Amino acid sequence: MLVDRKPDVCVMGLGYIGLPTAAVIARSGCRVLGVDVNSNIVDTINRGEIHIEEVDLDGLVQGVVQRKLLRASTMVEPADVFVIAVPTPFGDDHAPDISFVLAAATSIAAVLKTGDTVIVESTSPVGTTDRVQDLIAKLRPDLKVPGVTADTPDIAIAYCPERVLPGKILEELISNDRSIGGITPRCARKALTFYKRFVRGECVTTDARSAEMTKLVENAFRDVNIAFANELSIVADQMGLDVWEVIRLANRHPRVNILQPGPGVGGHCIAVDPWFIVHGAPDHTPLIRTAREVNDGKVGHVIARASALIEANPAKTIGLLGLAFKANIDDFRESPAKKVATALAQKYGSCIRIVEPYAAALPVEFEGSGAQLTDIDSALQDCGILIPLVDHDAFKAIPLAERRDKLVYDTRGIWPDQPVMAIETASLRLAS
Ligand code: SAJ
Repeated sequence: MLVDRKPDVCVMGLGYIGLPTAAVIARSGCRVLGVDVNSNIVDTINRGEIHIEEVDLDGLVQGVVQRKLLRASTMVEPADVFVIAVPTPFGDDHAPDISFVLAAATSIAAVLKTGDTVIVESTSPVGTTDRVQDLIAKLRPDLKVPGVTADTPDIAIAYCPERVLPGKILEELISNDRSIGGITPRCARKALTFYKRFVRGECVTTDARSAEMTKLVENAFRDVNIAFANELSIVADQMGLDVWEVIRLANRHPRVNILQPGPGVGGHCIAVDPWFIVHGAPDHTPLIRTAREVNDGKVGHVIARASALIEANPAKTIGLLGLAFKANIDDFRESPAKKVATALAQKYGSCIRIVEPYAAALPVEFEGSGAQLTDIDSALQDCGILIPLVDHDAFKAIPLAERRDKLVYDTRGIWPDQPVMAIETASLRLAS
């Protein structure tokens, strides 16, 4: 039984990335110990249950826990491979906070032995893996640490970011290519051997700093491209143009592929990671910084335009469709839809109906506002104004016949067949 045996792999942090990663490694036949500071999470997983929503994760965790391939603990134990998947938030000034990574490395250092591999997966500013190396060297002077010793090192240290899409995590953990950055080429090769056990995508080795930057660049690339779409949507509002029509037409060019505007950029990745690059090179990142500001600023534009529509039609009840940070998931973290809905609920209280098939109750932010959670059918019956904030499939499927006579401000472009709304000019004046 696993409980009596040393784990092969220890995964530090059992959140949105750590838990699926631990479960997928366990499914490959390794004995995995998942470590988390939260004892409720540990207890939940040891019962074979999960504390986050992700497609097919419940069955997978239940299976590997039952087969005693995965268990959880608040304490790290000796293992052969350590994977750090803890959060790296930022402070008020957007400075990255790597204290959780360093705390995980500190507890790992206490149990490290010759032959072990330590891999950082947490999204991290460039230089973080070097900090982990320095920390382990300081805490374990008995070990020959790569990058520090001139001899053959006793352990390996590498950085390997995940790049999985929420909602498709289990599939993408296996199928996506991985960039594996070693403190030395030997470290990268050791980490590569580990990932080959469960990754079918190509695993490409590099140095740790390049791998750290690669992860940040991927999300900054997407942020900059979404910012272009969001800026276009604001310009289009001012000019009285339909941005969706313009983008559809422009994307017919063989080398143009504009992304979709929305109420802003949410989640814990794209809205955060670009700041790590800006913080690392503040004098050389006007584009990345501005993209962040444009995407954050889109929330205010949507609130202003929605308010103009609502105030021009005071007798109508308003249906806000969606709170999640993107389509077809129940994740409301850093959600622009939730920010817009909260602001409108505070302003227009009991006139607001919120439809979110992924919520059993309204989040605390709405307490005392008077806004009510309702279902799609009731909203279609009661609301004269509809404002889609999330492109859930359930909203896209509402046929024109059921919304033809509504006033619509479609922040996600989900209803291209909706007749142009009469209020357009009033809201546009406010936007300009
Ligand atoms: N969004 C738009 N317009 C678009 C595309 C997205 O407004 O055309 C918005 C979404 O609605 C959402 C936000 O951007 O609010 C982010 O959504 P997303 O689907 O683009 O990305 P995430 O945050 O779910 O996952 C990203 C992915 N990174 C890239 O696509 C480069 C994922 O592969 C990463 O693993 C993940 O960040 C992460 O963990 O870093």
